[in-house]
Amino acid sequence: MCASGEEYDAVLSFWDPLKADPKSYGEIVLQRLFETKPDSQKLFPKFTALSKEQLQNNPDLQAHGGIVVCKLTEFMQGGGRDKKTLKDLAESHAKQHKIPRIYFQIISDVIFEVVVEKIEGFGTDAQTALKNVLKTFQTQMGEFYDELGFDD
Ligand code: CUP
Repeated sequence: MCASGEEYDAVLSFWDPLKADPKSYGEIVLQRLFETKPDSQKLFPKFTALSKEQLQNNPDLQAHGGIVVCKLTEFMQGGGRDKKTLKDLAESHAKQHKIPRIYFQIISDVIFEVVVEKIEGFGTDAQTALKNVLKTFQTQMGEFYDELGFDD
């Protein structure tokens, strides 16, 4: 199901901490992702060889994590209609990084888990809304992957 306008607003009403500090939350998401799905660490060459210790306070990891959170924020603020952001993101992740789309599902699950754990007030309605927003984000990324002819 596609997320509705109210669902973007419901999530955004709790989103200020992430907006204020995208790098820290993004860092937590990527660290959690690499911990739960170690093979995902190999997707980005600059993260492949890093030990768990080296993943702490890593500027590259914080920078990429910040991108993840900021892009998702932009997507919600645009009510899911801003195609340009998604298209650029799909292009870099398909052509440059070659990230199979299954990982978008995996990182979405991690984002959900981290947000619900770290952000105060995320009740069941906001949780459902966040799930739908992430699903829509992921689906639209998949559509651009299709357009680009990237099959993985
Ligand atoms: O932004 C970015 O960077 C992305 C995000 C997303 C997408 C889809 C869905 C959700 C989110 N990314 Cu990059 C992703 C990923 C990474 O980084 C890693 C691994 C996997 C995935």
